[in-house]
Amino acid sequence: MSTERTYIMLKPDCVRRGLMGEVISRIERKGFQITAAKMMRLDEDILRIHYAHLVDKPFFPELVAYMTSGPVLAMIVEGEGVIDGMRRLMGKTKYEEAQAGTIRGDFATSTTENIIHGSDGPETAEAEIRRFFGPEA
Ligand code: IDP
Ligand code: MG
Repeated sequence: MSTERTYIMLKPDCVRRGLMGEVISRIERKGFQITAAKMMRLDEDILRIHYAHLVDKPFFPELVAYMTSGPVLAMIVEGEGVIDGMRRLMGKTKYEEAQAGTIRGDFATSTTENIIHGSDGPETAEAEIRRFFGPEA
């Protein structure tokens, strides 16, 4: 393992439900460092790029409606093995499979409304950091 960075985004349901502190506290307690953070609003154009692998799925319109329903908190998180480490803290994508004790297992209300995004590998992490924080990040 090595020190890495990943792109984490607290989604609109997390912000709306007042769960940002809870989720940030889990990230910090694990020993990861938040090195950049900003509140932002997403539009359909950026979501078509960010979720390019899902644009043809029947649930894509619902995903866009959800992700544009309010502000998100975009973050760069750094640490030893942080890409996989954050995926473990987050829990599985599918609502029924997200284990209790994980962020999604404890707080998601459906497969769509699942609180948090985290990059799934080193290349996507760097691409997503540039996408949301710009080429200098
Ligand atoms: P991930 O967020 O765990 O990486 P992805 O497959 O990349 O999962 O999907 C991106 C997001 O799209 C999910 O976090 C969730 O909000 C939504 N999503 C994924 N699969 C489904 C589905 O089958 N039904 C409804 N929403 C989904
Ligand atoms: Mg993904």
